[in-house]
Amino acid sequence: MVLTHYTKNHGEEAREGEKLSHESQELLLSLPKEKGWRTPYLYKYQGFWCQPMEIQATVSFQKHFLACDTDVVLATIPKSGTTWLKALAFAIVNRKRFPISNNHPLLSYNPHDLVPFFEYKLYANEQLPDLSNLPQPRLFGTHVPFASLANPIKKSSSRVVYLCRNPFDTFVSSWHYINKIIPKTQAPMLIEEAFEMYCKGIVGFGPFWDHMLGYWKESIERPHKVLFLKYEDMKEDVSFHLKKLADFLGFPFSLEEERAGCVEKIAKLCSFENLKELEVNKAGKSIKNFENKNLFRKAEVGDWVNYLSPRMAEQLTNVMEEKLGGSGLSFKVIP
Ligand code: PAP
Repeated sequence: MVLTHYTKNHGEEAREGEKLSHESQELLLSLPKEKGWRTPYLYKYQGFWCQPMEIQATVSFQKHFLACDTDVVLATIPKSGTTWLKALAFAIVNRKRFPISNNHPLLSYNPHDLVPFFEYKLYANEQLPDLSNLPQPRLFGTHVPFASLANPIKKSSSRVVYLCRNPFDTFVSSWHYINKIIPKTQAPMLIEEAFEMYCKGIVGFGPFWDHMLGYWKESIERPHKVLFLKYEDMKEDVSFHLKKLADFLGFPFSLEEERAGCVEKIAKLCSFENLKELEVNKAGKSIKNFENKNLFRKAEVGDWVNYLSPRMAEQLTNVMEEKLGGSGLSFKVIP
């Protein structure tokens, strides 16, 4: 099996200020900043909060990426089910090349290695990748908001899939993740502190409401361009949404495939329970050299009730009402 070079090229994460080009450092000086969750600061670039290395990579992605009409971009705000969406899309579009079997790539590679992020992998650390020889359709991942995607993506016939998760569970998932990856020498981040920042929109690639609304509006105006999926709906009926995703990507399941149980086989392969137990996801490292095991925690709808007080729940409900009310976007927050 031939996988592309980026699967082996796990970039070391640079500390803030390190490995930043002179141009990026100049840019940072001009941007508003706030205390970060994990890094000293988050900077507001093109309306969203971001770490320095991510800004540098995003600028490069915006400048250099050339789209193909067959490209597929999988977009999320962190902790919304990115890993799951990448696994599903990879399995769907590659099912002729990689039928479901004991040596399927998803059994030995983390989904983030098979569907690389623009900002964490391809354009990280001033790399300029040659993506012209990747098999089509090329699959990419991103946390960048719709408005800040490289223009060729917006102008071409390439497709974008956005997976959205309710902010309650997304927040709790983000808070757990941060405390798993911050250096042992650093004090854990208190949930109250993280929560206040989240409600003010200060979170990686946030404010979450702008991130969601950007893709939501585009999916309404150009439904052939952007498919908007919800994590909670997918948990409720994965087969239905898997077929919807396959249709949107231009890889619909034939009747024979459906009869042969192909949809269910892909759903099972990509399930939390299956991926979590794989050796590569227990011991490997993918994005920025972070441990894969931290990408698999509980995968439940409504786990937030175990962490947020009634006061916090009310506060977040109010923020959502204020920022998302009237948009038509709503969430299931309890299973
Ligand atoms: P990322 O943004 O860093 O890539 P992402 O995959 O979006 O992370 O989010 C991780 C969440 O998705 C975790 O949620 P939790 O903290 O509430 O448990 C993780 O458990 C969940 N997750 C990972 N893989 C799957 C999967 N195959 N199906 C459903 N949920 C999953």
